[in-house]
Amino acid sequence: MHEEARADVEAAEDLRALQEVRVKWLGKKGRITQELKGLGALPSDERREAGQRIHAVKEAIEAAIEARRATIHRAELAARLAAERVDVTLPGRSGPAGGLHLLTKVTHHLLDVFAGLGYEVVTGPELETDHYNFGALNFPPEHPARDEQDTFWTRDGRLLRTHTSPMQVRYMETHAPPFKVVVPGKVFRNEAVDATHEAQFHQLEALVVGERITMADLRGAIQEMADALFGEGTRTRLQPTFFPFVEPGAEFAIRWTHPKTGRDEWLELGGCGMVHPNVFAAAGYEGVTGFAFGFGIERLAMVPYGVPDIRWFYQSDLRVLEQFEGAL
Ligand code: YSA
Repeated sequence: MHEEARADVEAAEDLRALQEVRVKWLGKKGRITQELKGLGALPSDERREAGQRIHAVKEAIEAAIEARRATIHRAELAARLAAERVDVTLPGRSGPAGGLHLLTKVTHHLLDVFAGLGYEVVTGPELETDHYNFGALNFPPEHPARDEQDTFWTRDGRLLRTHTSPMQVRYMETHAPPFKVVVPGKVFRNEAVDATHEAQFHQLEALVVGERITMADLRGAIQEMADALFGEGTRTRLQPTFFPFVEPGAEFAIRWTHPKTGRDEWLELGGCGMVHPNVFAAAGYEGVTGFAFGFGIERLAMVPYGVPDIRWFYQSDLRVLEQFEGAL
């Protein structure tokens, strides 16, 4: 084999250079091809021997190129494996961890408190009928109390529930007393949104029914909730008010110390009362008494956590939400 050809093959560093060598020696205009073409000009007695010799050289060059190709290929593979080497013993890279929203945590905390007091947690539909949201709760058809809870209606006459109270009658229709339930959930109102009003917010409802349940039990339940949320001995207050589905009815508030100002204030939470006989009648109940209360979860979270505007809960702004990572 030509020494020059061998040197060319050995000098090729990559597959492209090797291809150039192949063209130079074995291509259409390559040196070996030219030599083969030149055979015709030789006298016939020399032609055979010369032909064999040139073919042998050609095969040797082909073999050398093939061997070099395999070597380059192995080297390239080794380089690539080295470059892409992965240390499987390194600790993994993880993205930022998500967390629960403050309202979710407050809700879970509340449900924990009530579970500890022996309440069962139940949920109900957000798309309601007029019957469960108003009628069965003793709101007469044209009563002005309906206007305070204006909401969103579907074409088929259903509505987005304005409170969690519709679950009172739904639950009573399918369960027998005595029982203690809490109902967390999303509620909706056609509301002019401002710092303390959202069109979509959350409530927690409690309903306790049995024989001889009294206003004192209601008072005690609210007290127990206040003790669990704000510490033993927290003061609570009931002020008479009107809701069609209770008699008597009241607003309730919890006394707490504002962490920033250090002042004691009343935190108005929601409504409560003794379940109205008409509500029991709508559910087909007789001979029992019970109490219920319901309050806004956002309102409960705003004051203790210093959230000045209810809309902040829903703007998905991490600067707000991350402040509560360590809460609860
Ligand atoms: C009353 C008596 C019972 O026996 C049982 C439940 C109730 C509560 C009644 N269902 C109700 O919804 N009353 S309410 O209209 O006064 O709302 C209760 C609480 O929801 C309010 O005290 C407030 O904390 C919250 N809330 C009302 N509108 C809101 C709101 N929170 C945020 N945005 C709004 N637009």
